[in-house]
This record gives sequence, C-alpha cells and structure tokens, in this order.
Amino acid sequence: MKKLHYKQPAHSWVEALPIGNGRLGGMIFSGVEQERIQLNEDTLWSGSPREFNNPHALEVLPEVRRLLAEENFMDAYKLSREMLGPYTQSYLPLGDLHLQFYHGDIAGSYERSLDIERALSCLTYQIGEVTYTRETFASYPDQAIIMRLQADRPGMISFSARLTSQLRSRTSQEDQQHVLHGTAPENVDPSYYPTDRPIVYGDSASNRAMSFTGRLGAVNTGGTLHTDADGLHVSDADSVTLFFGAATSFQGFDRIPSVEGRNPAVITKEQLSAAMIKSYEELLKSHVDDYRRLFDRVDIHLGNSSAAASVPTDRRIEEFGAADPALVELLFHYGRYLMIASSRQDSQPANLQGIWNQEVRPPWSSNYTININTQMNYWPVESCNLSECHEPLLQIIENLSVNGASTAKVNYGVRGWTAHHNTDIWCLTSPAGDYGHGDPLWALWPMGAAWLCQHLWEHYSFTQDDSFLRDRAFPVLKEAAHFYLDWLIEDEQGNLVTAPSTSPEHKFVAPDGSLAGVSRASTMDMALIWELFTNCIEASLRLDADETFREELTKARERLLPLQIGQYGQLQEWSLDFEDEDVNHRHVSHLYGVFPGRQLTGEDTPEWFAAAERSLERRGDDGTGWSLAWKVNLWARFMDGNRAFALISNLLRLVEDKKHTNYHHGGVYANLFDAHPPFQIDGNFGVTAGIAELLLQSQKGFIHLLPALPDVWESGWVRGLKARGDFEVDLAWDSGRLKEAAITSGQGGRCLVHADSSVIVSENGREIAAELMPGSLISFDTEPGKTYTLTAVESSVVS
Ligand code: FUC
Repeated sequence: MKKLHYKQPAHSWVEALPIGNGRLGGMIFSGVEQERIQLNEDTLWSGSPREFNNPHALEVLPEVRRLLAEENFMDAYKLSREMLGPYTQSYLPLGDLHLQFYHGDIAGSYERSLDIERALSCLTYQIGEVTYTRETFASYPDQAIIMRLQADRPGMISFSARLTSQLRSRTSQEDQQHVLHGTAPENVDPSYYPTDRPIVYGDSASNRAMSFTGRLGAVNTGGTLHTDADGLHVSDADSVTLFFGAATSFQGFDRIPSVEGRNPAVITKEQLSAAMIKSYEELLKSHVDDYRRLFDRVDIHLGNSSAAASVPTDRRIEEFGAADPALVELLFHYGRYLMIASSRQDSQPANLQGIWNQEVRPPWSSNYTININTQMNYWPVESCNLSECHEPLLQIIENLSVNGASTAKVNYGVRGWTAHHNTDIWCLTSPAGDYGHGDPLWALWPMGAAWLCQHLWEHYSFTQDDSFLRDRAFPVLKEAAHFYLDWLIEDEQGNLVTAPSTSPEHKFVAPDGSLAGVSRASTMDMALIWELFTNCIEASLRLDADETFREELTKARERLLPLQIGQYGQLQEWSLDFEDEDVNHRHVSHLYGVFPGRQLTGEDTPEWFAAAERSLERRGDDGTGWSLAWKVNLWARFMDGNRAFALISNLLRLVEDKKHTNYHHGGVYANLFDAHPPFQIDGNFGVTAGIAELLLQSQKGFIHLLPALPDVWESGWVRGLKARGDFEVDLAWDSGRLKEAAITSGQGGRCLVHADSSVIVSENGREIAAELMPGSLISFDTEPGKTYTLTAVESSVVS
C-alpha cells in the first residue's frame, strides 16, 4: 500500500500532507476540532516584469578579466560585485482554509493519511459513537481542491469555514460562496537580505503587481448552509462537499498583471460553477483516473515488505529508515507523486518548494535556483515516465531565452542568450543580488542557459520527438551555444576558457591564502559547455541542419581547456589546483560530466572518470538533502550501488523542524518532504531519479540493465522506466542478478543492451538474438509498439 499515515494531527507545516494538481497546492493539517489547509496557487508571485540588466557589467568586464589573467583573484572578486542585477521576486502563499467544528477536540481511532496511489488524503476519527471522515484531493480535470466531510450518522456535520491570507486582502460573500480577494506585493526581498521594508505593496493608482482570488463553495446533503461576512456555515448536515478554486491575474512573464492581466474573480467563478454541478463520485473518479494515467506507468519492488508498513510513517522513518525496502519504495513513489502534484501541462515549473509554501519571505524566495536545484527537480521526469510533467520547465526555458538575449547583449555585449543562478516567474536572467549586495560566488554564474538546455536535449533523447527538436529545442540550444562561443576567451596557451567563472558557491584558497570566489574556467563551466556543444552537434546531425555551425562548434569544443587531475588524484574543481574552502562542500559541480552530464565515462575518459570518483570520495557521505540525492545519482554512475544505498540511508533520516538552515546534514521530515534543511523539494525528486539510475541507465548509447544494484535489494522488480531512444523497460532480478527484462520500443530502431548475464532475446515467443558473453552488448532491431523479452540464462544454455 503506497500510503503515508499518522496517528496525530500535523503540529507543524512539515508534518502536514501535500496535495496538488500542478497549479493548486494544499497542505492538510487534519486537526480534529480545527482543520487547516494551507493553500497555494503556482502563479502567485510578488513583482512584475521590469528591467533587470546591468550595463555597468559590460564596462567592468575587461578589468575583471585582466585581474584574473594576472591571478589577482581577490580584486577580481571584489570588482565583479558591480556586475550584479536585482534579486528575484518571491513565490507567495495564497492563504489558509480554516474549518471550525463544534464537536470538541477529543477523538479516538484517529488516523490521517495520504494515499499516493490515488492522490487522496483521508482523515478518520471517532467522537462518542460517531465516526467522522474527511477526504481531500486536488483535481487537475476540475481545477479545484475538493473536500468531502461525512459522518456515519445523519445530521452530524456542523462547522464554519473561512479563508484568510497573510497578503493584503479582503473577503466577500457572493451567491452562497465565500471569496478572498487579494493583491501581491510589488516587491519582496529575500529572507537573507535584511532591509527596512522587505515587503512593499503598490498604491492602487500605480500598482503593477498581480491580484488573486480564492473562492470557496459548498454543497450539503441535509442540514443547512448559510453564508455571511465570516464565511460559510453548515449545520446538522449528513455530508458536505467543499470546493476551493483559486487564480491570479498573471498572464505571462512579460505582461504587467495589473494592466494586461486576467480576471481571477471571473476565472474562479467559472471553475467552481463547472465543478459544483458534478457529483462527488464523478469528481473523484475523474481525478483518480487522470492521476493514475500518469502514476501507474511505473511500479517497483525492492524486497519483501516487513511489518513496518503498519507503523505510522514518522515512526517508520525513525525506526527503520532505508533498512525497510518498502519505505525506500515509498520515497521513490513519493517523488513521482510530488511531480504529478506540482508540475502539469499549463502549470508553472516546480520551484524550490514545488508549489507548497506558507511564508511570504520563504527560504531563498522559493524561487527557481538554476545552478542545481530546479534541474534536479526534473531529473526523474524522463527516466520515470512522466515526460509530460517536463513541459512547464521546457516552456520556461524558451521564455528565459527571450529575456536572456537582452542580458547577453546588455551585460556582456555578446550574441545568444544566458541566465544566471536564480530566476522567477518573470524570467529574470541577470545575475541576482541587488546590484552589489549579493555575492558573485553564487550570483555571477552565466551558465544557467547551458544547464537548462540539457533538459531540452534529454527530453528529445528520451522521446525521439523530431518536431520538438526541430521547432522548439534546436533554436534555443543554438542561441545558447552562440552565447558561450562569444563568452569564451583565449588563455595564454590558446585554450578557450570562461572568465569570470565560479564553481557554484564554493570558494577556493587563493595563492595569497585568502578565500576567493571567482577565477577562470571552472571544471563545471567547461563540462557544461562541452555538453551543450555536443548536444547541438548531435541535434544538427539529426536534423541535417546548419553544417557550418556544427563545424564551428566541433572546432571550439576541441579547444576547450581540458579537465585536469589535481594533487590528491581528484578531478580538479578549478583550472588551477586550489585547496577547497570546504572539502565536504555540498555542491559537487565539477562532477557534472558524470551526472547529469555524460562527458565522463569509464570507457571513454577512464582517468578523468577515476579522478571524479576520487573527488566524490573526498566530499564524504553527508550534505544537504539535495546534495545527498546528487551523490546517489553519482554513485549510480560510478556503479557503486552499495555506496549509493548508504547515501539513501542518510537521506532517509528523520529531521526535526528546527527552522534554521543546515548546510551539512540533510534528511526528510515527518511528511517525507526533503530536508535541506529547511524543506526543499529537490532532494525528493533527486532521490527518485537516483533510485531509477541504480536500476537502469542509458546515457552511453545503450541500455544498461541493473548497472548498480545495491546488495540489500537482493530480489525485486521494476516496471515502466524509460530509456533514451524511446524504450520502456521492465526488469526483474533475483539473488542480485538479472532474471528477465521486457523492452517495449516506442518508435522502432536498433536497441543495444548491456546485461551482466547471458541473455536470449525473443519477440512474441520467437528467439531473435542471443548473447553468450555476459557483459557484451546485445543488439537487435525493434519495431514500434513491440515488446522484446530478454531472458537471462546459464551460459551453457545459449547455443
Ligand atoms: C543554493 C544552495 C543552497 C540552497 C539554495 C536554494 O544556494 O547552495 O544549499 O539549496 O540554493
């Protein structure tokens, strides 16, 4: 049973249970006498489109480069501060739905749960002889959060419901509905930026920010319903269905909402009217059908379930952790659940907290941090068969390419487009940091375009959608490549290098002993550019387009400063062999070429690959939640399943909600949300991707079955994973060895498979290929829609 369950209401937000339909999010606390559902709508951000480029950056750039060439790192670091732009805006909480019951707070047989097979939250409790239930879900087809309240005796449901918000707002009463109308601030400063007025609202005449509406309706069976200024009031009903809809005036990253926006009051009215005429059973059915269409594509079994499943989830994490294979399965599925709940066609991409945020100044503005975090969110989408959920990210990349072209031109005087380490719903592409308050160590990182473009290529690799590649991906990839072609400069030996350059957020010890942040040609820069150029070259070959451009990129790729091995046998993080500020630093940026990139492999670049493994070894096995998740994926690529499992164990540690940031010790909260700490959703998605990566890889041009199976998952199976080339893969193993696999071809073509056993391939009962040598590549042609069975056999059986 794929279920999170608890014996007590949520006391803190990270104990509450998340539901979402991509756009609307709810955190359900399930108090007996007082229910709270904290609410989000994914377009609700502070601010509006504005000028964010900084022409002064272009004036300073030559001097920063000159200082770096002289290895005067500290002066370059200081001066590069002048190259920054404004901070991003903040993702905002919409409000809370409060229900006040009149039956007291003392209940028995209490259980609240989140069934992630049906995306349904349930609460049951008993008061006296009466059993009460609340079922809640966020429907994508009906664009509403729906809650049904029931009791097993008639006339027992009485409560009041109202909406509140921390933002500037008022409520009104409209046709038996309770409506919250609000306005977002024009500016919200990041929580780490202490200012006198961190939250600024516009005045009504000149306000540019967005407005929003939350609307609550109810349908009751039996009893009475009435509405007043305080909300909805239900007395003595047999059952009640509540409907919550929300919208904002957001109309696009380049439109001023107060001038060109949509009307959220009208939108929510239409949505609720359409939903409220349907029966609860009909609404629930279309929700579950819609959700299962995505969720049921993949399933996994990592070992025999212990009795632990009946232990409440918070205790189960604490007592068993990763030693309970079914809890690891639950963590895996939870990543897929959270993806479907926070990123659907037409929604915004999942931000640092997905869509769930209760603070007006949330950690790191709950923005899009694109030097790892946003990308990590999307690591599982293709391999775990949720390609459609990638769409919001693919869309924002296209939007960023528009704004990023002006940043490339104004800040750096070059072609193409770029983005830096932070962005928001307005698609900010300049370096963040209030024109000098921020630190170039993280802000001055013009590599966002390169990393994001990898997602366009990966979407193509997995789906083989040629029209997507031609019409959407290639134009954006090409313009990003133009930026980096121009951004690269020659060093004294004629290599192409980047300057200024950082290895995200990690300082180095400069030759004079000071800690500096900016140098030339960090390994990650070189790896990202190698990957982008390689993807562009391959794309142009597939499309048979732009031969001259392809040649230009091929030549430039050959001239990139080669990666280097340092004094500890490690893959150097910077172009000079500096000492680390923190050898256990959470970012492992220099290992990009191992994962998520594909530049470094044991076969093609064995020395660098081994040095990269040495680097990961030196970093240690702890870190923030997302850092642990990245390391799971890296150990999977190093084919060390047991080491990856150790990292999963660290990630499945129960972390208390202490409200402060910890940079070295991540885990999960009671609701299985990833703990950086604080809550940050990337670790959830990253570990789901990592578990898939342990069982199946395809980045090297072939399908690798069970590349890094941990010993503890001795026997098991997985079905529905995707491999590049548009193949769907099911596989089963026993005693740590492959038993059988089924590969379904999406679009036909040659299939290359690596397995550590002798294998017979058959289609529809007919043997079509066999490979005697375990570990040799098996190759066979496939036809669209057909399934090929690979059976592992003793070598002697293969004739
Ligand atoms: C980067 C990371 C932090 C955090 C933040 C959102 O700055 O280094 O650990 O994840 O993004």
